[in-house]
Order: sequence, then structure tokens, then C-alpha cells
Amino acid sequence: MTPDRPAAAPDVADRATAGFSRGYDVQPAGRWAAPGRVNLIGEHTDYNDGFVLPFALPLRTVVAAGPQPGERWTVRSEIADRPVDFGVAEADSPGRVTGWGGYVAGVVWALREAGYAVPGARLAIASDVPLGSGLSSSAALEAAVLTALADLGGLDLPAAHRPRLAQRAENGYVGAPTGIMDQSAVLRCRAGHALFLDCRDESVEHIPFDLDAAGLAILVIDSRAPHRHVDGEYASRRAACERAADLLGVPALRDVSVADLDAALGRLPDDETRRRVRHVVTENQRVLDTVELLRAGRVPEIGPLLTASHASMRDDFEITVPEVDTAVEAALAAGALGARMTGGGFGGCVLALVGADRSDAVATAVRAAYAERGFTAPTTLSALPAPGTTRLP
Ligand code: GAF
Repeated sequence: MTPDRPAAAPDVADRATAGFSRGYDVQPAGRWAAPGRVNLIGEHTDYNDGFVLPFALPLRTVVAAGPQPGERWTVRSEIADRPVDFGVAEADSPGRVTGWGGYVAGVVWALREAGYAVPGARLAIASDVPLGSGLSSSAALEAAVLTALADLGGLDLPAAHRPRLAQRAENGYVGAPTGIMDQSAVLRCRAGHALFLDCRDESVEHIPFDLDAAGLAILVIDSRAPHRHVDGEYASRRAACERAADLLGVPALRDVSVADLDAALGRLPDDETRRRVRHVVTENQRVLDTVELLRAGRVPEIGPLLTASHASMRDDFEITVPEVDTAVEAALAAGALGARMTGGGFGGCVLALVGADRSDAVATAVRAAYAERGFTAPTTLSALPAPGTTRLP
């Protein structure tokens, strides 16, 4: 993430092109760009068939691609010295290609499994989406590769099916049990809008989110917290939610409303499960309330909902860490209208809704609070809702 200035990635597409022509001695047939994302609100609701409200960031991953004879895929990345090269045998064995190349092989696997004839290809990747910061660098890579392969092969791949295929790559090939939010965000978001997604039927509404007109900004703060046990903790939260839905006799926690919550909690066996359920049920309602306020143009009023979401993640879902709690507290103390951790948790980023003229002061206050506690200095970025995945001219 670029420290303390608005995001700009003027050269990421050029880097992908240069990586391609240097690596393969020809020009690419095209370039495809997919953004990172932040989630405005609605955390750990996606795999509970609930609601989320992400928007795309101006930070992008670009894949330059061209054809390769046969069913063979060669991938170069600016973060790796050597290319990853695989054929059908590796693509058809989930987990066989590991590391960043696994996300590419996973997309080939998911497409082949769905019956598509995936064209052999050479690819070169460049990215401004920071890795491991919870801004969906993996979904951006999956989306850019999926779109590139679909275009190169002339595959008839309806836009609405693409998020599930990209998610399948991550769940089935890489082995991460994530929900549908990140792939939907990077593939379906529109500039100037947040994406209101119903994760049960995947219907979407593009909600205007004009921060400039409201005199506001979203400050994204990378907590720099080392990710500890993230995969195991994510899987255990998901399993707890699924167990609770079983105990309550509903298909998913989405089917418990705030009005039903007290009765539902009374039927659960232990305090931890009750708190997990309370987070999901109240978080779904907070997404709906946020959408109502945005539809009414009452943008500043979403602040308290963001802060309540953070408290729920901290106290009920227990997925925050001292660095993110510190960033949220310092941002609020410096005048942010609302602040919350965004993404899966245990580190990653915090977003703060601030008056446009308070952005620098809030960033400075967070840095000071970090220095006082001896944490690694955070980086910040001012985020405006950007477009989803596109083919570049
Ligand atoms: C991660 C996952 F990939 C998403 O599916 C979602 O569950 C999120 O954590 C939490 O809201 O980003």
C-alpha cells in the first residue's frame, strides 16, 4: 500500500506488458485488470447466506496474456524469479500447484471442471494490491486470470457465473473455505458505487457512494499486524456458524432475524456460540440499515453502524487484534465518523469514514497511537470506489 497519499497505480499495466514481452519475446494479445476491494460493512456474513457491501479499490492486478499451443499454462509474476509452468495433469489435481501459481491453476481447474475448453496461455502478472493485507489480492488475481482466459478462448461465460467459478478455484483448488464476497466484489463492482450483494441468490444492487459530494473520505489503514493462524480461525468461525444454523434448524444464519434473535440465543448451548450468532444476525441488519441510509443520501450517518460492526467483531466474533483495535480507537478519537476492521480479520485493514479535511489528521493520530504502543507503523490510503474487472485497451 502506498504510504499516506491517494492510491495511484499509473504503471501497473505497463509493468505487466513489460514482464510479458521480456519473458516471452512477443507482445501480449491483451491485458486484463482486476481491483482489490474493501468491505464497507457485512463481515463473515457471506458464507451465512447474508448481505455484504464491498467496493472496489483503485489498486489493481493486471494480467498480460497471450495464447500458447496445447493445454499448457506458463505464468510469470513480478514477485517471482521463475515462471510457474503447468499442464493438464497439474491443473486437474487440486493443490498440486502451490503458492501464488495455485490461484492461476485453480482458475484453470474450475473452468475445466465446469466443462469449458480452456485455451493454453502465457501470462505475466503485475500488481499494486498489497499481499496479505486483507484487500483481496487473491480474488483480484483469480478474476484477472479468469477474464483473460475467457476472452482468449472465446468462452461463453455469463458474467453472473464468474464469481462462483473464481471462488471455486480458491475453495476447491487452493483449499481456502472463503465465501463469495471477494470474487463478487472484484468482478462486479462499479466506479462510484458500493455493491449490495445478497449472498444467497447473488442478486446485486449498485448503491451510489459519492464520498466527494458528501465531503467525506474513506481512509484505509493497513494495520500491519502479522497474520497469525488466519486460515484456521476463519475455518473455525465458519464451522461454528454452520453448527449453530443446524442447531436452530435453519438453512443458514441469514434466516434468523434481529426480531427472532433473543429466542434463537435461548436455544443455543453455550455463550461462545451465542456470541458468534449474535454477530452474524446483527451484522446482516447493519448492512441493511447502511444501504437504507446510502439510498437516502445520508452518508455521514453510516458512521455509527461501522463502529458498531467493529465492536461486534471484537467482542462477539472475536476476530480483531490489538493493532486493529488501536487503529479504530485512535481514528474515532481523532474525529472519524465511524471506523471498523474490514475483511476476514486477525490483522488486515481498518477503514475510517472521515470528513475529507480530517483525513490527514486521523492518519497522523493513528500513527502516533501505533508509535506509543511500539507497533510497526501503519500505511494509509484514501479510497474512492473504483471499477471492477475490465479488459484494458
Ligand atoms: C474473507 C473471505 F474471503 C470472504 O469470503 C469473507 O468471508 C470475509 O473474509 C469476511 O467477511 O475476505
